[in-house]
Amino acid sequence: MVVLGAQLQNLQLQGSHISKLLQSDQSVQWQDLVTRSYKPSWWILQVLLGDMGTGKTSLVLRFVKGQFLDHQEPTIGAAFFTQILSVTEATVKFDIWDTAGQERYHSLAPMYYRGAAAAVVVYDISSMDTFVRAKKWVQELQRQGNANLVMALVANKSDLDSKREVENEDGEQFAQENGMFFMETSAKTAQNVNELFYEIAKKLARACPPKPSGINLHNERQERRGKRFCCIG
Ligand SMILES: Nc1nc2c(ncn2[C@@H]2O[C@H](COP(=O)(O)OP(=O)(O)O)[C@@H](O)[C@H]2O)c(=O)[nH]1
Ligand SMILES: [Mg+2]
Repeated sequence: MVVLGAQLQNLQLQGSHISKLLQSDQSVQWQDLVTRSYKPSWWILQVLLGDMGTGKTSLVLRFVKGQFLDHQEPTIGAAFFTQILSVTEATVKFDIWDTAGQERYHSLAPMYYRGAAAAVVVYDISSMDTFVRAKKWVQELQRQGNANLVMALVANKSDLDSKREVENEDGEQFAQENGMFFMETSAKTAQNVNELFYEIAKKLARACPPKPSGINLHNERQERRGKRFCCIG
């Protein structure tokens, strides 16, 4: 797996991260990353939901910029991020809505998840309250989300194991019972963060393999209008 920045700026920010990945994937050369045209084959609209403070913004920033802030500013309303991920032969463009999580913004949430192909519900392993809240989000998505929504349950802050209030098995069981996939992550240490997005891309890509010939990304907006997941290739 190789993570690519959507823009050169992102590539630069991720430089050290990409080179780390390259050490484990010798078949990909730096030259390829810089000069090869990575035209996305798929486009995925994704939303992150969960209580305030669970690490939603930190997870996206880790994925998009390879960075982590100990004092991340709370999100106001929602924030939007993009990233391109290379999955074996194809590339996937993620458009990500990172929602705020505070109760006062709850009424806005459907605006983001109704259009989404994938939803990531995040809780913090050191807070049982956030797990309870995550379950409520899942129930809401089941009632009001898209029928084919790919859902992931994410137990973040796995680095805080000494303060753990939610056992891994409890998260895993709830996810299984609700047809979601489950991952324990740490935005702080980067554990499983890229793997989470990779898994979502794989799941959606399986539902829609790319066609052999490509169309220009400039047509992407027209192509994807009204869709939440789109095969661009
Ligand atoms: N120890 C630890 N702290 C984290 C992790 N992810 C986020 N945080 C911290 O938790 C706080 C809230 O994170 P933030 O991303 O703003 O949460 P959000 O409200 O869900 O977007 C910040 O101080 C982050 O630095 C993690 O994986 N481990
Ligand atoms: Mg946030």
